[in-house]
Amino acid sequence: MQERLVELKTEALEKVAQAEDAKALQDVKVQYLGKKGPITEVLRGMGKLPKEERPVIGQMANDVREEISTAIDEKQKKMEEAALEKQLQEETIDVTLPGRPAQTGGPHLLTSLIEEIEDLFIGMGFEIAEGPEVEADYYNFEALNLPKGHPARDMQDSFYITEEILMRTHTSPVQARTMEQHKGKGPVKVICPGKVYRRDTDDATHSHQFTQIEGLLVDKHVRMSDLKGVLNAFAKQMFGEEREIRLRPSFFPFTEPSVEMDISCKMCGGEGCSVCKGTGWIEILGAGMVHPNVLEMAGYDPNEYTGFAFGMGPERIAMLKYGIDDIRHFYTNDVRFLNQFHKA
Ligand code: 2NL
Repeated sequence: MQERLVELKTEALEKVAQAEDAKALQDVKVQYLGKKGPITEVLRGMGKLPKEERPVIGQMANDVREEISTAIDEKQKKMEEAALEKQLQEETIDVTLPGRPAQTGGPHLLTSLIEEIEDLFIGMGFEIAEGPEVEADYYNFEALNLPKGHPARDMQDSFYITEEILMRTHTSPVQARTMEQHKGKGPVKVICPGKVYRRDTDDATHSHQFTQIEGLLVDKHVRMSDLKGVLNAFAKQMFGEEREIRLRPSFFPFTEPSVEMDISCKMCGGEGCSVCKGTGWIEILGAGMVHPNVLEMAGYDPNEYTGFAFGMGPERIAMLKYGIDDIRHFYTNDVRFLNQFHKA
């Protein structure tokens, strides 16, 4: 009996040592210490033993049971510790690894260009003025010498909200509002950038929404030579000192006289190429002397005050500057396009 117990102990401890996972260990426990296990059997059979042997065998059986049980518990503890250690190893964060670079955004090409233009005019003493994109018909058309019935006011050309309210078709209403606020006194010197809207079918050169920058200077004794001087300074800073400008007669309802400004072509140096379509000149903006009717409606006495105004399209300027062939690139937000223009 004693031999049998020693044998059982050796066998069980060996199996505990060999057990590779919790399941195997549990099996050993059931096999040797369970109700139907060999040790329970020994204890049950004690009745058949001589009386004096019973305590010795009983004690021994209990010791063996205790030893196996302890071995199982220790093995289990070791397994749990090993599992935890493994998990900790796997989940270790190497804080010395360099981080992944964050995806930082940047200003849109049009935003940068508009800010660049704003800065040039701020340098010449202009202020920035902004106004509503949903605008009264009065400020968008009427106050700009575009009376009811004028062809430019066709319902087909603008997004009307009601008969009297529409999405502004240019940023000129901001200037009309700014002049009005001055109540007929003192100089106005503003740059008005912003989004404008026209009813158009989008294609490579048309968009129903685009941007504009307009400028306005109203004061006593403002002359056309002032307009030319300011535009010349702008063109040289924006496109290069070597550029020449020229003014051609044009027409706008809100200016009289009206002009179109071209800059000399850098690609061919004036010889004529595909960029300037053989002319040596590239059209950049429209301008003119503020129409007396516009001054008068805004509260200025046109006999005392004169002014000049100009307007340009940042999309057109960016397309010329970077050789962009489709206006829709500005609005479809493809980062492969936009990232090309991020300054370092
Ligand atoms: C163009 C031409 C222009 C103006 C805009 C203006 C505004 C007031 C009074 C008079 Cl309040 N004029 N703006 C004047 C001439 C031309 O824009 O080709 N823009 C893209």
